[in-house]
Amino acid sequence: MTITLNGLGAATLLAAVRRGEALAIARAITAIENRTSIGVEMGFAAQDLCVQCRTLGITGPPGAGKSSLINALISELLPKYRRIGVLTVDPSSPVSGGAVLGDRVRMAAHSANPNVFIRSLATRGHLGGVTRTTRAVIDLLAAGGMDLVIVETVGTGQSEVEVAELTDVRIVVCAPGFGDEMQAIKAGILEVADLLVVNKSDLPDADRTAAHLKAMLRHRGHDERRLAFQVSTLNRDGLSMLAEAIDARFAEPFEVRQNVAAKKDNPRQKLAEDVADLAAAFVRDNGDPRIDDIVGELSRGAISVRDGVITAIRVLAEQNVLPDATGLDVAVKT
Ligand SMILES: Nc1nc2c(ncn2[C@@H]2O[C@H](COP(=O)(O)OP(=O)(O)OP(=O)(O)O)[C@@H](O)[C@H]2O)c(=O)[nH]1
Ligand SMILES: [Mg+2]
Repeated sequence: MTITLNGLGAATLLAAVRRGEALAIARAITAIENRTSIGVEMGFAAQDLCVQCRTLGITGPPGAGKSSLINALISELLPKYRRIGVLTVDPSSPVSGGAVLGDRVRMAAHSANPNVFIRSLATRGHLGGVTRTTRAVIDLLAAGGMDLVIVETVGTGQSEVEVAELTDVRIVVCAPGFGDEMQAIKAGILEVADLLVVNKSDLPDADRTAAHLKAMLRHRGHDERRLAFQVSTLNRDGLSMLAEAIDARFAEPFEVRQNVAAKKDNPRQKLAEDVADLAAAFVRDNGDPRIDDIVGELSRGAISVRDGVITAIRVLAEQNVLPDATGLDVAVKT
């Protein structure tokens, strides 16, 4: 079976991604998000490439200034990391509609730069799926030649922590004068934070918030001078120091991530999910009449769900409707 996406075969698309073509990268990400067969294939192929790239997570409550901080940091980091990808992920909202516009405005300074690729991931509410999609997209951006991928996540809940865990260095950003968020940060995301940033240091409450945070760090036996930073993206205060701290963190004996998937996943669980993704994509996408028949019988209630699933698996396996991945293999090994 030939896989095509807007007339491009998977191998052709992957080759274009590897040349760093922004349009191809954007198309591949859309395919990954939609879990089409080509998207599932691209996700697998990108992982197999194991291209090295640094990853930086920026997490914090809504409006803390995460996007503004990324925009400001890009200028600091571009001399060293010559191609930077930015993903904004909002696991708590079904579709990150409003945020997309805000992020575009916030990062407008770099949107015309061919070495900066900015993309919002529409998460559509699958909680577990967000992490998997984000992981696949990070691998794809690495394959597309990004030296650094920055991932912005909003909030401080469990799924944000999971997404943050995909990155090598994690920054938690907060803004002056908030109380409840601080409690939430204490409870969850602080545990995965490498650096804590109080943004908007131009505002009057900034020192008090920073002092509070530092006291909290001391209380937990952390070195607050190494961990806590005050910046203002408005007047660019503290940004070069923060960029240096990020570099220093990358230089620490953290393994450079070769393959995020290998880092913390249970391999059997991951295989199970990958099998399910591939099978699901082909049941949805392929035009095999036997699959149509099963769908018809299921909707008439003529067969049990279990029999429908088993018959579909047999069709996939026996009749060789799974794609011949040879073309992709060739592209991967070039
Ligand atoms: N005073 C001041 N305002 C800032 C600073 N940085 C960002 N802001 C403002 O804070 C607001 C939120 O900034 P964003 O960068 O969109 O914050 P965010 O955390 O990405 O927001 P969401 O993605 O919506 O959660 C905007 O109105 C910014 O202009 C700063 O250093 N000082
Ligand atoms: Mg934002």
